[in-house]
Amino acid sequence: MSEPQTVDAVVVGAGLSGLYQLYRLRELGLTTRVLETAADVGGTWYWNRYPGARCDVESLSYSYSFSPELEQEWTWTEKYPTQPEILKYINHVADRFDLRRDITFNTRVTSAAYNEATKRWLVITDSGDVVDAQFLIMATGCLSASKTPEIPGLERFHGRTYHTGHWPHEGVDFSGQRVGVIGTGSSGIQSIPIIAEQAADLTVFQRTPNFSMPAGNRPLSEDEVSEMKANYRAWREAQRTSGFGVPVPAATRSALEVPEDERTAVYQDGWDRGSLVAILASYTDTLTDKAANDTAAEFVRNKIRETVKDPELAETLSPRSFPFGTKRPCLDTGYYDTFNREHVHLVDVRKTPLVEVTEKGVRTSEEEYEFDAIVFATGFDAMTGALTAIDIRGKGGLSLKEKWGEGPRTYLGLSIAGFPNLFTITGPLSPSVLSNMIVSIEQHVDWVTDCIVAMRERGIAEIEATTEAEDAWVEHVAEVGAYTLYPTADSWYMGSNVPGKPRVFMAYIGGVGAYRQRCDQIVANDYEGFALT
Ligand code: FAD
Ligand code: N01
Repeated sequence: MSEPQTVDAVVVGAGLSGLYQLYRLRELGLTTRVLETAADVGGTWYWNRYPGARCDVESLSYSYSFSPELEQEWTWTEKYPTQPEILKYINHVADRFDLRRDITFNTRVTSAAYNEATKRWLVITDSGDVVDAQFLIMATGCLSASKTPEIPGLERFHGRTYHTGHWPHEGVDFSGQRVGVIGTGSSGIQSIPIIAEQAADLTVFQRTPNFSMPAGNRPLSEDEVSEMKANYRAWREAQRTSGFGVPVPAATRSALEVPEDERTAVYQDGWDRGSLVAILASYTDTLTDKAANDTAAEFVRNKIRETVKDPELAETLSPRSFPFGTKRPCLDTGYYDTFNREHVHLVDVRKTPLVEVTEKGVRTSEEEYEFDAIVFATGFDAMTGALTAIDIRGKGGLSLKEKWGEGPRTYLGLSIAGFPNLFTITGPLSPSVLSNMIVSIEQHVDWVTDCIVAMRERGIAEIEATTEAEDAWVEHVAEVGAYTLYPTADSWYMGSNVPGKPRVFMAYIGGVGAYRQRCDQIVANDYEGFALT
């Protein structure tokens, strides 16, 4: 082990969160070291290079708001930016603000331990680096610990395997190949139409069909870009006070109190605009009342029936086991239509379960499918996976993984009792994945930065969430969640995609605007719920 490097703060992760956190801490004059597993910046947008990867929040909203100069000089080209364009933007940010010099790449943090005597963290990496810091800021991402399915025999397959979350940098050409794709979440739904364009034969293994709607992606016009650039400040303010981090008019009526033709016209308008939020937020009760939700769900199922020519196939592709929106809905480009192609096949693994991977391909309970390549679009150990992968020890040697054995416990998704001076950016039990994430990232980073400033000004060495405040927050998040339909779904929000993971709704659905107010109020009440020493 090398001699410890001493800094004011360690930030783990160099995605959108870690980069902005570094920028803010450096502005304050704090020495900061960012540690990142990847070879470069970008996080999600560094790793997820699968064909068709793009954002489903509009580019003009999915961008940093902290620098008006940056907003003016950067010009997005498409409504929904592609992964390469977002990665280019993040690289531009890293260069423009000269961020790379404080980042150590190709370095995974393996453990971190809090020293109660010095009130500082000792952070250790797989390269043997040791860093001693007052603050440990986890910017490790909600969707960064990729998950391969627990099917026996993976190592036996003679062809190539890929995970959408670890896509080769040089790209993959599937031309002429027999390809199997496992998974029909957002990554599968975005990549399947493009893989189908190339592959000689494509078989999709579906466990749960998902709700998807056409993105209607298109180039942005010069007028649209200049209008947004002229109105950015007002738009950003509206984002911050909105429900999902994307401003939409507030719903005033129940879906059940409007005539069916009017309701269908409203859904059709959202559909035509390729706006998930427009449909989710059309009515007050879409996410809280099953009957209201069914109207939106049935609207999408009708679209699937209209698009997919074989009625039986359309039925298999139609989600019925969870309410619309309670698993992350998707935006696609030609997804359902892809199943009209002769060389594209769908296997319902609820009916014929995956049994094993063989030398030649995949065996279900019915038959063996032979492939040249298998793509795992099987998602992530979301929200907690990247954090519990690190051996984090707080006061008294308390292990974070053990503390979270029955589900994550945090105060505001920002702070954890027993783990002083540690902050989680978009941590579990904050709005995070239920929002345009960049809005939530900036809010958390700003809150943490302001907290550090306040501590320095007041000569405070340690901040820790109290157990009482944490318990109350955990209860509040569960209560608000229980008011909605979210906990009824087997989703990654609930940990259901990872065998053995406790069933807990891991995000806060109280709304980005309301959550921000709560965080600000806690500061105004002299860091209510925190012990400052
Ligand atoms: P990440 O981008 O995940 O970065 C975390 C970084 O931490 C990674 O680079 C990782 O390598 C590093 N790291 C983790 N553990 C360690 C460790 N132990 N040691 C060192 N480094 C570590 N959000 C939206 O709002 N809208 C979208 O349309 C959208 N689309 C998405 C599409 C995909 C394919 C995925 C996977 C996610 C999408 N998201 C979207 C969510 C997206 O993750 C966030 O918007 C955002 O990019 C998260 O940034 P972050 O910096 O918090 O985390
Ligand atoms: O992962 P997922 P993802 N056997 O977990 C299936 C963001 N994102 O990478 O639903 C068989 O959604 C699993 O089946 P089931 C976004 O927040 C955004 O697609 O668990 N199947 C599911 O179909 C998103 O929600 C974009 O029954 C197995 C699929 O694999 C999040 O990232 C694009 C299986 C995994 O879907 C994750 O998306 C991409 C098994 N053992 C990602 N294990 C945008 O467009 C898993 N599956 C914005």
